Amino acid sequence: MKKTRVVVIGVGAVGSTTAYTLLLRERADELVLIDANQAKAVGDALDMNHGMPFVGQTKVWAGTYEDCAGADIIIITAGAAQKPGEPRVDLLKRNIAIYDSIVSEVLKYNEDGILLIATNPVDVMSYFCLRKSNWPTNRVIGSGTLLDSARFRYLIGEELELDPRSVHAHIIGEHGDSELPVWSLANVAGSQLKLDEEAKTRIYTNTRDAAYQIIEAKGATYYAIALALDRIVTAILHNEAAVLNVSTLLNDYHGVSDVYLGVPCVVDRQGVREVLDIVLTDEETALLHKSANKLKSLIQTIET
Ligand code: 6V0
Repeated sequence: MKKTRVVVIGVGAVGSTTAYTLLLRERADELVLIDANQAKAVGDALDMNHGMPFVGQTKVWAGTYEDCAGADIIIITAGAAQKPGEPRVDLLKRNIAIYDSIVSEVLKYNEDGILLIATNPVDVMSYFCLRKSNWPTNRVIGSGTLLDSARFRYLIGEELELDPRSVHAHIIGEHGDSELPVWSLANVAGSQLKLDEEAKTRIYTNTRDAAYQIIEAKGATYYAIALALDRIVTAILHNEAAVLNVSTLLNDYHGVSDVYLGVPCVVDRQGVREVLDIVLTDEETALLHKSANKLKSLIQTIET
């Protein structure tokens, strides 16, 4: 049997927590860590290997781009830190330059894996990877609004005193300020949520602003995104056909095209097998268009 290999490029807070999550849950046979700061990747691999007597058989090492050969999934979480006072657009341009070199390296050694993108702004970075790699859309996936939907379900669960796994609710659009809640479809066992407008506004605001709150408290967010990335990896490697709100290229989705946004997708061994066409209200459709337009203007800044 061919060994499953996952490569994590960029082992900062998000990348190393993701690798550790994959290790604890024994998701892959081989886990390769790559970072521009090679010492960090070497240190993480050593640290994780020392825990091997307590977990399974995953082989972990600090690798090079040559190790992307034969990888099933290449997760990219590499990114530049925002400089004090630096405009977001400048940070985006620096991240695009980083991705330009990373994706070029990956492409030298791998042509049939799946790229899983987490670096922000994740929808723009994913779009860039699609264009740069020229891979089919199904094999270039952004983490999208999977994390936001998890936060949303958690907060609804807290409010209704229910297990968040029993709450079906979606955040779609940009992973960021223009994301939107699909209240019209939110349900528990098919029944509408018993939430008043004040609770809905509070839950959505806390979902949207969750990252700001965590970053203010401790500088970065990484545990929940690591679990979200683990969820996507598992859906792929186990050929689950799970419905996950990942970021994918839209093609006339409620009138939105040529932009990556988080929407419910069927994820299996091929990556994004299918985009689910959910029913939206006119108001939700208008918000989706607003989110798409924001992303499109961001894409323009990197194309000019
Ligand atoms: P971090 O801790 O600064 O880690 C970034 C890592 O990237 C560092 O270890 C760098 O050395 C490495 N790196 C930089 N340039 C390169 C390069 N050219 N090649 C290889 N490695 C490189 O950041 P953190 O891990 O906190 O965040 C990483 C990215 O994830 C950021 O863009 C965050 O905004 C983003 N997040 C995305 C989320 C999502 O839902 N998609 C959630 C949380 C964070």
